[in-house]
Formats: sequence, structure tokens, C-alpha cells
Amino acid sequence: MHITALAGGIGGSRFLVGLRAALADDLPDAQITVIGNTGDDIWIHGLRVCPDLDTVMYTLGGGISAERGWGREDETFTVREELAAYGVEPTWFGLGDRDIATHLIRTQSLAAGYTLTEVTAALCERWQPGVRLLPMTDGRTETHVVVDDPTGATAPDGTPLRTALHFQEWWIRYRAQLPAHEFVLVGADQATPGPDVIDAITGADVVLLPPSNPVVSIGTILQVPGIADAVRSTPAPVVGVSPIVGDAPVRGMADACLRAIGVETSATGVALHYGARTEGGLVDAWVIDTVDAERTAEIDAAGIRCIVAPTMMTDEAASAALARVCLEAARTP
Ligand code: FO1
Repeated sequence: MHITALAGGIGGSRFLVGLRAALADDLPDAQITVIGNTGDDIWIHGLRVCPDLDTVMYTLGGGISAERGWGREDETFTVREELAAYGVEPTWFGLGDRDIATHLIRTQSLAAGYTLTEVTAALCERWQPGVRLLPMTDGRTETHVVVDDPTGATAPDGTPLRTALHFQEWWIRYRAQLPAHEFVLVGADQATPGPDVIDAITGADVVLLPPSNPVVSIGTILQVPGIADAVRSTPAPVVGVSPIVGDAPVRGMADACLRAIGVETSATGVALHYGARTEGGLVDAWVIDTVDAERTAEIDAAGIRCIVAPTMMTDEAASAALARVCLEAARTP
């Protein structure tokens, strides 16, 4: 059985840990392919950093910092401190000493002509995540966020000037507190899906949309030409999990992202944003948390089969239970 999941960073990785555990018990021969978001990728001090790929790899490989949800456990930041002592920017990016080894290998391998898909597979040889991790594209793409200029600069008529920040600067330096006017995936129009990405979606037995950020993680993956159409057309059932519980994201700042694209921050808002596959959208079924149970009828009315279940992934068992709910939803037409 082949299961393919589009995943971003921390929320997606937690779900994947549960999916892997559920399948190990229920379907030990099942294979999981993860299509990872590369819109967060950034050049930092000459190193190519791929936050969402690394979060999936480290989390499933057992090397993640449980406290932060990103980067390596037992991490130190000596190089970062030394760079700051030289006055080298950016100082706001938490570049960890252990993490640098990953970025050095990736940067050197890319410079030698290997693709990001090949480099990711090579890095996963060490971490053995138990899934095949595919970058959404091998092309260079970066999510940039259009905001009012943080310096307060204005045009002669007094209107605020707008500037585009790399997503990481908006997310880390400004904690997503600068209202985003627009998210732009730079390079999207030239991007092509990584090798095996489309096959992994159209050839899957189940396609899952974990509770990653629907705008800058899942949404970014869907912007690579061909991927959204593959999800719309795959013969496999497509099951998504709401990243919003109550009227707030479980973690991160998905609400800041949803507001920017005019989507209501609710389990219903995101479901309608993805749309029902029977209406040309992306999902057949949508798992919402028990606190949102009263939204079932409005989601069903949109042509999306709504399933109510606990979606807070407080530990691996909870994540596995959620994954089982998704797999069950995929089995029942
Ligand atoms: N997130 C932060 O909030 N602060 C950081 O300094 C930071 C550094 C960092 C370094 C490597 C990496 O792989 C991830 C890192 N993240 C940091 C998380 C990252 O910004 C997010 O995980 C994703 O880009 C959004 O999901």
C-alpha cells in the first residue's frame, strides 16, 4: 500500500510520526512518501537551509529538538555567536552547530551538481526516517511575504511603501506580526515537480494533507505547476486534517497567513479553501476536532465528507490515532 502525504514542518512531521506508527502496527508493508515544502528554503551565510525538509528528516529520524520542534537536539549555537561577534547579518536566524553539518553537505552536493532530491535521499541515509522524502521541486523556489516596509518608509503621498521579506525573516525576525499583504512563491512559474512527485500522488492508494500550514506549507507545495492538478485527479482518496481547532491554529501562525489570503481561520474556512474534489477541489474527506463538531453539517454541505475526531497530537499515540482516523476515512467511500 502506498500512502503519499504533502507536508510542511512541525505539524506535518508530528502527524507523520503517528502515521508511521499506525502503519507499522496495521500495515507493515505500507510505504509512505512525503512531498516536502521547499518554499521556506533560504541561503544563510552561504549555506542552503531547507527548514521543512530538515524538520521532517530530523523528526522522523529521531534527531529533532523536541523543545523547539525544529533543528537538532543537544544543539549549540557557537558559530552563530561568532558570526554575530563579527557583526555579520542575519543574526536573527538560529543556525545550530550540529545543523550546519547538514547544510554543508547539502550546499557542497548541490554545487557539485546533485539535485535536491538526490541530496535529500543521501541525507536520509543517515537518519532513516522510514519514509521517502521528496522535495516538491528541485528548482529554486522561495516564499516571500509582501508587507508594509518595517522601517515605516512611505511614498511621497504618505502611503506606506511595501517590501518583500523572505518568509524566514517574516516568520522568525518579525514573528509573523507584520500584516502580510501577499505571499509570493518566487520561482513558482519556472518550477517543475521533482522526479517521482506526480507519480507519488497519482499512483498512491491514499493521499493525505496533514495539519500543516495551509498557506505557506501545503499551499506552497500546491503552487508548483502540476501538483494541485495531480491531487485533483488522483484515483486515490484524498483526506485532509484541519490545522485549525476552535478558531485558532494549533501552533504557528496559520491565522496570520489565512487572514492574508482572505480565508476564515476555522476548520470550515480551510476545508472550503481546499475545496471538495467533486467540485474540482482537493479533498474528499476532512477531519476536524471534536470542539468543532458543530461545523460538520456546513462541511458536508460543501461536498466534503466531514469526520470528527480528536486532532490534538499531544503524543505519538494521539498522532497514530489521528492517522488511523484518516486511513479509515480513506477506506470508507
Ligand atoms: N524558527 C524560529 O522560530 N527561530 C529560528 O531561529 C529558527 C531557525 C531555524 C533553523 C533551521 C531550521 O531548519 C528551522 C529553523 N526555524 C526557526 C524554524 C523554521 O523557521 C520553520 O520551521 C519553518 O520554516 C516554518 O515551518
